[in-house]
Amino acid sequence: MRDLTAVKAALRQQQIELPSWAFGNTGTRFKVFGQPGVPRTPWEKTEDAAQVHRFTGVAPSMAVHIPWDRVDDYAALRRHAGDHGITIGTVNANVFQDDDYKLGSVCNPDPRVREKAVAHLLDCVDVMDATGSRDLKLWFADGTNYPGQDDIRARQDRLAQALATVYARLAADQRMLLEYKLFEPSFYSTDVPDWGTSLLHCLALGPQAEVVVDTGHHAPGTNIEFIVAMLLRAGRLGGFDFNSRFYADDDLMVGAADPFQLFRIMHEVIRADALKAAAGVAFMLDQCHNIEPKIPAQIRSVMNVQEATAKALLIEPDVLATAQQAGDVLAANAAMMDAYNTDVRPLLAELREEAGLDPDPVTAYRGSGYAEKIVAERVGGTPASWGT
Ligand code: LRH
Ligand code: MN
Repeated sequence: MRDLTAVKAALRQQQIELPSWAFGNTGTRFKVFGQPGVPRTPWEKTEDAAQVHRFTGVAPSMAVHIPWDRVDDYAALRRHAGDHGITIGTVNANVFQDDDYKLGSVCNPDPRVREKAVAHLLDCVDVMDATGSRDLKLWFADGTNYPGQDDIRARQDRLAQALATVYARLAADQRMLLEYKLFEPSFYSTDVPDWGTSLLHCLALGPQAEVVVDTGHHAPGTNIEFIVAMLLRAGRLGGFDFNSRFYADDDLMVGAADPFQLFRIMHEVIRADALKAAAGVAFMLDQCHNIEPKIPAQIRSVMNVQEATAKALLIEPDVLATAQQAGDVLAANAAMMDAYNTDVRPLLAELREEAGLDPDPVTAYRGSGYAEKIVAERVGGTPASWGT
């Protein structure tokens, strides 16, 4: 049996960043459902994110999305987060919601539109300077819907040029994280569709450019843990967007659709000694709680990542390596499955109690009265959502 002291020590170091947009109203093209008590401002989103950290102890930062989280004074937002025990983390740029970006943003054939998009990306670096954020996260909806609509190679040249302009603006301690996605909203070609394309651009830019893997951004059947292992081996896994899906980019709670996949991914992270924050992988949730209450869903999601991580930490490396070396397929697989089939909830409950936290964070949150408080207080104003 693995030394549980070491397992607990590794779990205590785990940090999972929360997405501000998960606290706002979200949905699909069919409907965005409103919920009572939803935050109206980035200030209130920060307060809700702080609740998740209060009850889990491992969610000390909130990612922001610009302009969804635009404020007049980002330094004040940083202080506000600090007053609530968390920090402002990754800054996500948004060049996918303006009419000008119909044919793309940084890959658009129109240089005026590309200039506008690059200006926004540079503004986001200014935000990072004010919030003290290390990472600029770039996801581009850019692509085409019909063969011949645009020149695939020319679009890559435009992308490379835009990224180089922004890369040159980064401070020495700042990074650019390039997220790929197979399709949607483009349905023929996407300009950054896979890890290879993202990695090629990152390698061309320099050491401060790394790849973001998002669970929901792959073709069905993709071995995501293989991609994670390869990017960690190359030292270019900059971030991981946790969520889960049954079909496409469903953005469901991480571990809800495929907890075994999450376990296999965390095994590769641990295998590469990349769980600790010092390893530089920005682990974050990237989810939308279209029908479920948002704060408890974020708490549950953090717990799902902890459970998958704890199970992966229980894999006995020597037993596994010996079986692998010996070509003992069944013993090697059993070493993984024994860990996966271990109930780690008592271990995590103990870990929380040792940290002075309630062993059951969801129940503790439900009993805290916070949900009732925000429903009572947040009357009037415009609930946050993807639009604003
Ligand atoms: C794109 C994405 C990206 C975010 C957005 C909210 O699908 O995963 O990480 O900008 O969701
Ligand atoms: Mn994402």
